[in-house]
Amino acid sequence: VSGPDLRRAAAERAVALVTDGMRLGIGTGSTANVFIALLGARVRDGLDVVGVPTSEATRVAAEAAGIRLATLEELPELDLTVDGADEIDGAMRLIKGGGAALLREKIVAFASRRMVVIADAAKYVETLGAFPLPIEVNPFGLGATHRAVEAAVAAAGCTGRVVLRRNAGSEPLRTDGGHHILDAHLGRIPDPEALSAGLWAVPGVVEHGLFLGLATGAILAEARDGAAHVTC
Ligand code: DER
Repeated sequence: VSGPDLRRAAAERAVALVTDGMRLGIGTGSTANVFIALLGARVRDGLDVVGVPTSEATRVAAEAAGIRLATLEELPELDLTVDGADEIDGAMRLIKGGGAALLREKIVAFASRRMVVIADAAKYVETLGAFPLPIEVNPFGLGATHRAVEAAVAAAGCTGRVVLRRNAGSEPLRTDGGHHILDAHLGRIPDPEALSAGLWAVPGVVEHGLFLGLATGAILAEARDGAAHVTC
């Protein structure tokens, strides 16, 4: 059972949650892309939904799949957001932002009645932090903000390097919102709420990848007896 099989199994279960007339938040990443393709097939069969994309990449993929799109201004209240995650713990706290879309993903999730995570069960962890925590920062005073983020990380009882994410051309990555991403390689985050508050206190921090109290459901797929097995 391959990774794509697991992503498909989770995405299929999420598509089954979608009913006629729903206003959807559409996530970003490889698992969300499978959800988009499967949702597009149901739209072609007559399902009537409208979606708000969480990134330019998702907007392009959803358009190609024939899914009707709107902006969050047009649809400020959404029924359901389906999105991936980089890590998920037992309290459904997430690390997201591996795909640099965390700001719009969090804004859309916050505007949704429900947020369901779709992921390979390998993303389930006891303690968050093995995946580097993405932190979206304003470009102004980047160096000062970088140092302030390192201080906030230490104040929250975490240790590890904070690294500016660069693109293939080794330029600092620019998000859809024109910001940069710092990745904090912490190993483990014993108190995510404390770290979240400490990062928000840094003026140059726009948002971070700790999604706390946002996910209302999780669909995790794992290989069992040679088949993809989904737990919700
Ligand atoms: O960047 C993101 O937040 C993505 O949703 C990420 O968390 C999951 O991406 P994947 O489905 O490609 O692993």
